[in-house]
Parts: sequence; structure tokens; C-alpha cells
Amino acid sequence: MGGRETDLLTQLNLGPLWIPFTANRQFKQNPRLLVSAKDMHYMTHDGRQVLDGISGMWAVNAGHCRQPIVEAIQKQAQTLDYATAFQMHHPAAFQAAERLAAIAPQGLDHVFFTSSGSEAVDTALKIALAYHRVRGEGTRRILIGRERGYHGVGFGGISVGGMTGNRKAFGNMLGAVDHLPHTHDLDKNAFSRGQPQWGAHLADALENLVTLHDASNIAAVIVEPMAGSTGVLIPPQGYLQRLREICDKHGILLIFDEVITGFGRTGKAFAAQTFGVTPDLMTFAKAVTNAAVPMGGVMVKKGIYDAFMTGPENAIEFFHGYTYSGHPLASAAAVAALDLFKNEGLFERGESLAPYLADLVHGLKGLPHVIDIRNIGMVAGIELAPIPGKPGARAFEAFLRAYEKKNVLVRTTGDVIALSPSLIAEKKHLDEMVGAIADVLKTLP
Ligand code: PXG
Ligand code: PLP
Repeated sequence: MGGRETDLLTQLNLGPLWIPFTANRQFKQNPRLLVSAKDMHYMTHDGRQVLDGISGMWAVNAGHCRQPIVEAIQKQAQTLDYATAFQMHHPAAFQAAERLAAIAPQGLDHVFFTSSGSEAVDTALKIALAYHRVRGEGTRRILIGRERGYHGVGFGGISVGGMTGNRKAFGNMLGAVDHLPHTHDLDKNAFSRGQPQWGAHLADALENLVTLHDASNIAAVIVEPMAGSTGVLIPPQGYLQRLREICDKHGILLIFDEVITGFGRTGKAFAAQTFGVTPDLMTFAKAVTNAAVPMGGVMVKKGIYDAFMTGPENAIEFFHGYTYSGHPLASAAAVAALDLFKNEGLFERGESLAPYLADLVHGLKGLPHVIDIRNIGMVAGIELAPIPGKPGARAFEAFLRAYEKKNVLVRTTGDVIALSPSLIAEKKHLDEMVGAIADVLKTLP
């Protein structure tokens, strides 16, 4: 430990901050602070350079502190720091929306901005409910999510989400929700490369829910095309197609939550394009600004937008919006990030690197504790056998050792190690990440 660490940590009062999704007391005993970043690397408070294996948090898809984005934010901050979003607006938000419409799945040509993925999910669910009402089908109130779904932390998102932790911690969920089964089955699908072959039939559970609730009561189905936070669960071949067909048959809206999968993560701009299934609404966040300024949003099909544009022209069509919807700094960052993705061909770059990453991670098969390896695009999940009675502990120890001993940052969720490198990664970076995981696995308890 160098003097820098002692200096920084003695200057900082760690007490007042309540850190999200973190074991605060454990963390404050041995803090892990990141103080600067460039491209594929962070600098830590104790002066180490750490390779970022997770693009910040599935977000910095073009690498850290990219100059065109930094400059765009600086320029915007000097020109127009804030403008109210209600009954007034500003140019950058329109420019960002136009760029999003240009890369979105076919037909998703209108954008509603929020400041996070959680807000995007609540917004999408509210659009779905209000859409049915404006069309005179207000009985459609039930929202269907999926087990092991993660849709952020708002009440809507935790209700349609499928994480036991939320039910355990808060109990109180929206009433009119139901859930599809998740698609993860190690007996059938372990060590699949890309989309597993088994599991399309699990989408048929939606027909059972329609039989139970009646289609006239169901507003929407929301799924992550690939479940990220709950362990990198890749959709089985044909599964999303089947969901789409059943939704169409019964007039149910299909929402893809692309907060993680957007912006080149799975090989195309959006997972909807990778998997060839177009939803009616799609949420995004994170990489839309390369994570440099918080932003999220919902893209909808023209028909949905148009359904709202019907009453008197002086009436507010959708009773919803955030102080920071389309914030100028976020919009400027989005324009710069989307231009950067395009100018550097980063989605294509990610797609072409994906087989290399797949070969590397599938090479971990046979190492201690490894019970499954999954991949799609620039995402990989390595599932470890849990320590009996201590779920998550083995993978968390792998995270700590990779960070402290190998200078590589990975993410763990349960006993899954997740990798989601930036699309600017070079092969040597991927070698280093996966090599670090291999070394750590050999030393784990
Ligand atoms: N939907 C999905 C699919 C997400 O992955 C959100 C909504 C919420 O976004 P905000 O911006 O409100 O956090 C997310 C967020 C992890 C991890 O460990 C994943 C997320 C956030 C933090 C950690 O994989 N995803
Ligand atoms: N709470 C209060 C008291 C407010 O006045 C507002 C917005 O004006 C909000 C919450 C919502 O904040 P935001 O628009 O940033 O989501």
C-alpha cells in the first residue's frame, strides 16, 4: 500500500454515504475506490491500474472518458445547463431522439426520455396501461414479468421483476402482476454456446396465464431479451419468437427491457435485432450516453405514439414526465455517444470480437467449481457451484481476488461471474480478463 492510499482515505469521511446495493459495513472497513478512468482501465485509490471487465456496469460500451463525449458535455454545460422539459424543450433532446430512432428495431420510432433504467421501466409500464385505456380497453391492467427478471428498483420494476430479494426486503408489490417461468435449466442447457437449443416451449406458459386471467385483462409482457443482472440467462432458440406470437394473438403488448442489452452488447444495436424479434416498446439506459450522464428512455412503435395523439390538441396526451427527461447534458452526451458508436463501427466491432470471447470463456470448462458457461455477443457468464449454505460467497470471493490480486474488475451476481467488456476491447484485454478468472478459480476455496 502506497502513501496515496493513506492520504486519500484519511481525507475522506466514509460515514455519511449510504452506498447502493453494497455491504456498507464490510466495504467501509476495506474500501475499493476508483478515482479515474481511461478507455479500458480504471485507476484505484491505491494507485493500481485495473482492467474494466464489465464496461462500468454494462454501460461504458465505448470505453471510459472518451474525448468527443467529454467535450460535448463540457460544451453543453456552458451553453444550456438546464431547460424545463414540460411545455418547453431544447434542441439536443430532439437530436438524441432522431439518432435513437435511426438505430432502433424496425418501427420503434418514438422516444420518451427518463434519467435511469428504473424510470424507463416504470414509464414503459405506464405507457402500456394508458395505451389500452386511450383505446377503450381499460380492463387490460395485468402486467406480466418473468422469474429471475430484473427491471430496476421502482415499484413497477420490482413487481414485474422476479427477484426473491425484493419480495423479502419490501413485500409490497403492485397487485395486478403475474410471472412467466425463467428459462434457466442446467440439466438441459449447461455449456451452450450462444442461444441454448432447449426451452422455446417455456414461452407457452403465457398461454396458460391468458387462460387464467383472460386476455381482456392483460396489458403487457415485459422481459429482458437476455437476463443480465440475475446471471446472464440467454434466451433459448425460438423462445422470444414464441412470446411475440402469443402476444400478437391476444393483443398483449410486448416490452423488451434493453437497459443492459442495448447499444451493441449482444452483437447488433439492440438484442431485438440480434434475436430477430421486435417488441412494441423497448426500454434503454446505461450506454445511451456511454454512462457519462444518467439517461434512460422508452422507444415505442408509431402506432402506440399515434394512439395517444387523438384527443383535443391542447390536452396533455400522456400524464407523465420527469424534471430531467431529456436533460441537456444527457442529451448532448447521447448525441456524442451515438455518433461515436457509429463513427468507430463499435457495434460491428463487438460482433466480430464475440467469437473470440466465446472461445476464451468456454475454455474455462473443467476448471474447479465451474458448472456452466454462457455467452452472447460481448457478454459471458461463468456459473460456479455454490459453497453449501453460503450462496454467492464463492463468486464474491472470486470478484475480490480478481480485483485485488489480478487487477481485473468483474461482476458477480449469485454464484455467476459476469463479463461484459467494452466494445473497444482488444484481444489482449479479453485474454487478460479470462486469464485472471482462470487463475482465480484455481485458488478459490
Ligand atoms: N432494467 C434492466 C434490464 C437492468 O439491467 C435496470 C432496468 C435499472 O436501471 P437503473 O439505471 O435504474 O439502474 C437495469 C439495471 C448488475 C447490475 O449487477 C445491473 C443493473 C444495475 C446495477 C447492477 O448486473 N441493471
Ligand atoms: N417530489 C417532489 C416534492 C417534487 O416536486 C418532484 C418534482 O417536481 C418530484 C418528487 C419528482 O422529481 P423528478 O421529476 O426529478 O422525478
